[in-house]
Amino acid sequence: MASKVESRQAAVLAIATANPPNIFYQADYPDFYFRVTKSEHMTQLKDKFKRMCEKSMIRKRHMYLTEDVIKENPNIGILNAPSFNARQEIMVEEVPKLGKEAALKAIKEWGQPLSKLTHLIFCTSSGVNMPSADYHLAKIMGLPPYVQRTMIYQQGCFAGATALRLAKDIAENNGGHTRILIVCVELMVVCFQAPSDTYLDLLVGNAIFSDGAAAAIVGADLDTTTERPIFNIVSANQTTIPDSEDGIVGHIREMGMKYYLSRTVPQVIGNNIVQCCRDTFTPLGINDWNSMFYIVHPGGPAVLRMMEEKLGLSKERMRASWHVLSEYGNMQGPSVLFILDEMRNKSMEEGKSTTGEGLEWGVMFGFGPGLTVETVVLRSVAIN
Ligand code: WCA
Repeated sequence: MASKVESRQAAVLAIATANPPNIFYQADYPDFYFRVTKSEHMTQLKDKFKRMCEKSMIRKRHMYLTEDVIKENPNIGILNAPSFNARQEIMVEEVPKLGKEAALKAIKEWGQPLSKLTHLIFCTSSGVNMPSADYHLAKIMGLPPYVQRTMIYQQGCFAGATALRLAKDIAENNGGHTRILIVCVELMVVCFQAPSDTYLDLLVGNAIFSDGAAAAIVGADLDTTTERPIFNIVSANQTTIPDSEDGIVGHIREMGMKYYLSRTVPQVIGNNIVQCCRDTFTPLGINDWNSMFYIVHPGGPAVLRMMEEKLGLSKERMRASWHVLSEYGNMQGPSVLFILDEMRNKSMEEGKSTTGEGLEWGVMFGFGPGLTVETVVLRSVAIN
C-alpha cells in the first residue's frame, strides 16, 4: 500500500528557462534608465537609484525593452502617459513566444512527444487577453487540441509555486497518463515606468524587476523506462498572511501596471516564515532548518536576508536563490523555477549525491500579493 502511495506522488520531470537576449548589467542600468526616460536632470534621484542598484545584489538582468523599443513606443518611457495599448500589443505577442522557448527546452529534456501532454498551466501577470496567453502558446507550439488548458493571470510573484501546486493536484487525481506542462512568463513591459521623486516604489521595481520564462513538466506514475524524476512534490499549500494586502499592490491602468511595494514586505514575510516552516515540517519530523534545501522567491536582497536571519540559515543554504537574483534579477513568477533548475544543475556539476545539494528534503517559497505565501515541500532524487 505504501509503495502505491509513493508511486502516485507527483514529480518534476523536466525544467527549462528562457530569457530575452538583451542583457543589462546593473552597473550600467542607472545611466540607461535615466537616459531613456529623459530624466537625467533628476540628479539626486539618480544617485538614490544608483544606491538601490548597488545594494540590489543583482549583477545583470534580461529585458525585452530596449532603447529602440521605447523610442518606437515613447509613452512607455513617460511617467503616467497612457501607454497600456502599446504595452499590450507587445505582451500579447512576446509572452507566448518566450514561453514557447522555455517549453520546447523542457519537452526536449523530458524526451517524450507533445502528444503525451494532457494539461497546460500558463501563468503571467504581463498582459491580459482573450483568447488568453495559454491558447496562443498552445497554438504556436502545436499542442494537441485535447490538452486541458488553465490560464492563471495576475498572481504576481508567487505564480510559479502556484502552478506546481495545481500540477501536483492534477497529476495525482487524473490517472497515470496525466502529464502537465507548466509555463510561467513575465516581461517588465507591463511595469516599466519613468522615475518619480514622489513615487519611490517605481525606483525599487525598476532596480530589481526583469524578464524571464520558465517551464516544467509534472506527472505521477512515471514510466521509468523513459522518464526520470528530478524532484518529488511531497505537498503544496498556500496561505494568506492576515491584513497584509497593502504590502504588494498592482493596478492595471492606462499607464501600465501601477504598483506599490511597501517597505514592510520583507519584515512581514520574515515575521511569518518560522511558523510557516513549523506548520509544514514539524509533522514530517524536521525542525533543523539547515538540514533542508531552499528555493526562495528572490523578491529582493532584503527578502532573502530576512529568510536567512529568521530561519538561522547558513550562507550555502540560500546559494541558488542568491545566484538567480544576481544573474537574472527578480523575474517574479518564473524565478522559483529558475532556482529549481539552478539547484539541480549545480548539484550535478558538483557531484552532490542528490538533486537538492546532497540533501533530501527541501522547500520552495513563493511570495506575492495578498500577501500570499506558497509553500511547496520537495524531496530530492539521488544522482547516479
Ligand atoms: C526604498 C525602499 C522601498 C529601500 N521604497 N525606497 C508588483 C507589480 C508588478 O507589475 C510586478 C511585480 C510586482 C511585485 C513583485 C515582487 O516580487 S514584490 C517583492 C518585494 N520586494 C521588495 O519589496 C523589495 C525589497 N527591498 C529590497 O530588497 C531592498 O530594500 C532594496 C534592494 C530596495 C535596497 O537594498 P537595501 O535595503 O539593502 O539598501 P538600503 O541602503 O537600505 O536602501 C537603499 C535605498 O533604497 C535607500 O535610500 P537612500 O536614499 O537612503 O540610499 C532606501 O531608503 C531605499 N529603499 N527600500 C522606497 N521599499
